[in-house]
Amino acid sequence: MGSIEQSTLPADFVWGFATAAYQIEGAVNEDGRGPSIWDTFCKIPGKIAGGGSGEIACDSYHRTHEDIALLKACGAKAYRFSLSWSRIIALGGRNDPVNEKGLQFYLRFIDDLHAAGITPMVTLFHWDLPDELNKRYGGLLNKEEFVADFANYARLVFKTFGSKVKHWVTFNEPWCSSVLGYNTGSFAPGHTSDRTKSSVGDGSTEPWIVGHNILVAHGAAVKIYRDEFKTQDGGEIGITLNGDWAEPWDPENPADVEACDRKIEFAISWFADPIYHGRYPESMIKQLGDRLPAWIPEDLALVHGSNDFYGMNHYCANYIRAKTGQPELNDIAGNLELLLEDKNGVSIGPITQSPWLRPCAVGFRKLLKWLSERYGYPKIYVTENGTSVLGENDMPLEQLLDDEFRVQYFKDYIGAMADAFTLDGVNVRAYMAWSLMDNFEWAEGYETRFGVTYVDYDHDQKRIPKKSAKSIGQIFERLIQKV
Ligand code: PNW
Repeated sequence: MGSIEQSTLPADFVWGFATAAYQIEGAVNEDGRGPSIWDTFCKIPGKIAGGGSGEIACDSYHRTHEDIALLKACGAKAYRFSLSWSRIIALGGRNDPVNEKGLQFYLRFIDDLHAAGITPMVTLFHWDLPDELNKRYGGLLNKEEFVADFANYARLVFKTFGSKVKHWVTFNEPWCSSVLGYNTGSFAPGHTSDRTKSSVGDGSTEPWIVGHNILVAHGAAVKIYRDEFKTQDGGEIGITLNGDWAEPWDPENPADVEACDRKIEFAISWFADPIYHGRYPESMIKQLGDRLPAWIPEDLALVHGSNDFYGMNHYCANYIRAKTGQPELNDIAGNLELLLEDKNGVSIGPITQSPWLRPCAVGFRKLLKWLSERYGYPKIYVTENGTSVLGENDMPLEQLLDDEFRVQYFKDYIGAMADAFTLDGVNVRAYMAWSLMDNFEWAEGYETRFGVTYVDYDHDQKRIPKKSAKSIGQIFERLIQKV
């Protein structure tokens, strides 16, 4: 085993912070922006903790200069943010009007980032589908329409920003759009088989259709980028997948050990196997049968080989216990339980404010290695990593700002990443911490904070850096090789 003391990161390693449009921008009705499915979802009572929405959020639409100042103060080299599709094309579709004001907003922002010496990394889709497309034809469920509209939006974006942006992420975490949006219903558009939660949805089929359609749309956008822009713009493009590490609940039980791989396959390989190997994982085919859409050759040709880099979002680890018996129809995990404690009642990591998140840094190193082995040591960009802090929202300000728990998280996780680079040959080249500032944490509203900067929602969205804001630069300063 290595340690943070002896491991390093390459001299050209890029680090910075990440955010997403709906979580920070606010200004949802301004300058011609149309509603997204999240604007609509937030209006349904009971869907968001505290009843919040992204209506104002961090007000970043009006505070881009403050955000850039924060990035500079942290010493960040890069900033990953997402574009609001419905700010650029209010209704979203390929025959709908383009909103020049939306394009101008992002153009100015990208120019300002460059002027501050910060490299933009731009996500095209971080869950905020134009609401009209959902109403018009069922949004992500409709392959023909969705792929054509996404391709049109992607081409417009590449054309407008391509000379200034060299790092593109097509989709953020398609697992979340598919499973949380169409199985549990906890995310927009809230489809689920559970009729106490929604009158629409079939959690046994829709997630697999949506995941498939996102892959095809990703592949279509990559083809457009490579055919029409890459030669002159010289940039790169990939998809960002989320997935946490898996440890067996009972390491003595081969079924639990086997279930760990299956868990990662259902979370990550669902998307990564088609991209790197041109097929769905065997474990998923076996469990889902023809509920997993079949690949037609034209679609697969778009998807197979479509990553210039692997975008990795990673937060924590789980213990995995195999279920016995037949999988339930609505099972999305691979017929297993995700647990926070092992057989002996030992927790995988400390408790945070997010029920699903318990830090376990060594799992990061292990997953980096697992992915590298399975996908042929691709170039990896960590596009999100970070933590909430238990009770942070209720702390007195002084205590909240002294977020030693988050500082330790970053030390441990970035150290584990350096170990993976130095000792395991993992080709990791960039890291974006989640998040630059507290923001709208989806169904968890504003009660859960992930920022290295405190945002005071009661006082004009005032930003105050926490202890962790400075710490990340110091950690990288120690680890990145000097030339
Ligand atoms: C990611 N889960 O979401 C997103 O990309 C961010 O927008 C988000 O704010 C961040 O992580 C922190 O949550 C996730 O339930 C949300 O397993 C939920 C899960 C995973 C990722």
